[in-house]
Amino acid sequence: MTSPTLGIAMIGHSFMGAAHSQAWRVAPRFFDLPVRPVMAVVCGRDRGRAEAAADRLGWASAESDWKAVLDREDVQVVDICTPGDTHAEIAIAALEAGKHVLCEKPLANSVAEAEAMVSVADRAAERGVRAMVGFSYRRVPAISFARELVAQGRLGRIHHVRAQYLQDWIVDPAAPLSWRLQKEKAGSGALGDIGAHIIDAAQFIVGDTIREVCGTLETFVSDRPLASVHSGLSGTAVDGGPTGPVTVDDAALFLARFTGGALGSFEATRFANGRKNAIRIEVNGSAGSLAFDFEDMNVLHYFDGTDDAATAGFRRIVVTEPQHPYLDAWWPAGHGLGYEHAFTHQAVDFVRAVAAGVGPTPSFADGLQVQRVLAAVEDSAAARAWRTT
Ligand code: SOE
Repeated sequence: MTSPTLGIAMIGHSFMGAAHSQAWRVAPRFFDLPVRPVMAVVCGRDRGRAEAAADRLGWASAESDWKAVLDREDVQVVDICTPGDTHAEIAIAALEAGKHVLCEKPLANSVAEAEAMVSVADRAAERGVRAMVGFSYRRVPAISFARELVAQGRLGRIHHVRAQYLQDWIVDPAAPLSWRLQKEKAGSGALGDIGAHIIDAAQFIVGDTIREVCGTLETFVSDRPLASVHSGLSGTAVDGGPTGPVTVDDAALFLARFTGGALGSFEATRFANGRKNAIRIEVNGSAGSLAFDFEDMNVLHYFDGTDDAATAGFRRIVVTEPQHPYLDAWWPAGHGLGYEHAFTHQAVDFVRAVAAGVGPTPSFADGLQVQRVLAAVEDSAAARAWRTT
């Protein structure tokens, strides 16, 4: 008997599109899924490039107008991998057309857009149409496992959450003005692009939300060459060519108070020279601590405060055992996973939720809550004062 299928349309085919394509390709081959995702169509503004992407990434067809995919009967899911300025319009239209939606993070470019998306998603859910925002790092097994340990009470009462997301891809002032550096396209800079990830991951691990923030933002390089070729993260620029203003933050730092009483400190920067994709999260509780670093992503450090003081110490847990989250579908213990696997797990969880008729997480409402934290950090930085979320 052939299994039922779920036709996927992916909008956008750059870096995130490639990561999502890999996830859709691999998910049904390693995980038992109740329905089989079918890579029906990839969409990009330039038909030639969309067709080349379809060929390269494994999509059955290509479209150049995202509205056209909403009319296709072979499409049940719209996967949005475009810059933030198009998320709200595409997600709302897709949900209203009865398509399930997976939308890249951050959910939108403003709280108002995210609110509109949540209200449409709530109405769609009444018709069995599902929506999820793609905070992929939740699905790194060590991060999922960290959440399990906190939920089991292994850390006791949470006192501190320390989170950093460190990159360096624009430390060179000659790096071009790509869309991630333009407010009208990206909403914000390091804050929304990578700060949003650590906000979500930290809240996910501790099972609590940020209620108050005090932040500061900085743009170290305020003018950059225009990108002549858009590829990878940064693209390339012509030497001596025209320049334009950077309209987002290069770095964002903030203090936070969690609803449950924990104190947080967050740092998101694209200027941490030498740090390519370092996501560091440490949580200290009354009964123990946890520490994670994406640069060693198969490892979780755990300190059990009830151990005998003479032999106590951080335990280096290699999160590759079959009993760890998602691991039973993969390789024998010790054969680690990589960046792309989190996207595969995201696709798996999304498909399972859709098939089960339940709301996938993180929901659009979760995305809105993160958006409120981002907006509060921006307000706080402008006012040089604490702001509630
Ligand atoms: C660029 O900072 C980026 O590609 C982010 O947009 C992604 O969300 C992150 O996973 C890697 O870095």
